[in-house]
Amino acid sequence: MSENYTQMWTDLGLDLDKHDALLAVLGQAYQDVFLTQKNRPKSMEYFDFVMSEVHGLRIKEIVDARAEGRPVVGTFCTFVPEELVLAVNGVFVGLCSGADFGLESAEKLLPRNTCSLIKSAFGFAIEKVCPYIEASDLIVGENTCDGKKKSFEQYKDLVKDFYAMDLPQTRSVEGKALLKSEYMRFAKKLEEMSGKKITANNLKKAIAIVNKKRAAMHRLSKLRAATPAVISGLDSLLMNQVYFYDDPIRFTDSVNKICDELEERIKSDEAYMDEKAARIVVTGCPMAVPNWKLHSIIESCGAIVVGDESCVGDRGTQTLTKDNSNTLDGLFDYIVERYQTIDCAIYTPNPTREEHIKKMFANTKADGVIQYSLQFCSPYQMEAIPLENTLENKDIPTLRIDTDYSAEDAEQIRTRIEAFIERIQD
Ligand code: BJ8
Repeated sequence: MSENYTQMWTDLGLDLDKHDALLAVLGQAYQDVFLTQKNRPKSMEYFDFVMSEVHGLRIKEIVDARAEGRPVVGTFCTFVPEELVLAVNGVFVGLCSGADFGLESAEKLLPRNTCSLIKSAFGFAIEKVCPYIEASDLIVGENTCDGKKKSFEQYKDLVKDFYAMDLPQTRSVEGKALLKSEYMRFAKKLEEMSGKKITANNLKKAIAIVNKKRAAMHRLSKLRAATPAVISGLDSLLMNQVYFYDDPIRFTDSVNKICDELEERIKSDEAYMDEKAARIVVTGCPMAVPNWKLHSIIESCGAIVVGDESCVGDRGTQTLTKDNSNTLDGLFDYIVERYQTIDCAIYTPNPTREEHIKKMFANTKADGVIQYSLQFCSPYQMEAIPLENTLENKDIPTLRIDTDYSAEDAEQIRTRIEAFIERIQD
């Protein structure tokens, strides 16, 4: 990190010793997983810089934004509309944690059979090591899976200001009405916090910013389909992860710059990887920083991840929000329409997810699909078996991996992935 941020971290109330320990592990993991890759696009330097300053410069920007009176809103789910936060000139940050930290403390409040994502969110909050949590004025938790919904009843006591958002479980008319009323209630909360009214005008501007960000990710997704591949799955995952906490305009520019470079690579036949590498679409639970485990194993086996059907991936970014209405109510309807297309497994039934995976498989010219479920995640584990049966019936080779954040099962996963690659390359 280029500057000394100790005073800022102290002011935020971080536990400096534990935070140092976390940064040391994070820095080493980044070095081992990302910086050892060969032939990366040069413009990935921006993301290397972002990661080197992930608890430094970006937090300073957020702290400065707060000092200017801009509300900082931390979230755990892609159902929380970034557009509404930007409309009140707020800062939107994703808080899902992707590492085992403070597991013991988390397990004092949660049953052991809770998914790693929830345990990690608790561990980070209890141990006071996440500056994003501490810099948030409001933390939004949502009623999605049972694990999140029930654990938030305790999580709310670990943070400054917690807000619970109710979400529908079906795409019915009633579900749509619930989503709209919850988004309107959230808008009111944001207005109270910021002292700013949400108008058709500022909401349209916010929609445009988020649409551009998503469009840049669509561009990236298309370029990942190139044969031979021009960018690693790991670097693409990293961009999908940084999506949740970088400044949205700067992030969009940086992704577009990488896409320009990838287009040049395609023109000049500069491959990232050999044409024969097995091409994999990963689908399932979201992977927050620094959860690079599965991609790193897949790519170290000589295959490449060409698509991510996940909330930290195409599921989270797949649809743009329409903005051709001049009324606030009309824009809210468009926002609801857009967010209802998220193929989260908490929806029942959830047939569009399967359609989306098949489309991604075809578009990316993939050879196989790996389903990634965190242990004890009922929604994704429940969808996994029928999904595997349907995909296999359509001649789409599929592998199911159930895991957690620990490294204990890494070798076992590697063996299964190697066997899967052999199968799909036969
Ligand atoms: S829209 S996927 S971000 S809810 S892994 S905590 S589901 S038990 S994260 Fe999600 Fe929103 Fe859906 Fe996306 Fe529960 Fe499963 Fe744990 Fe999970």
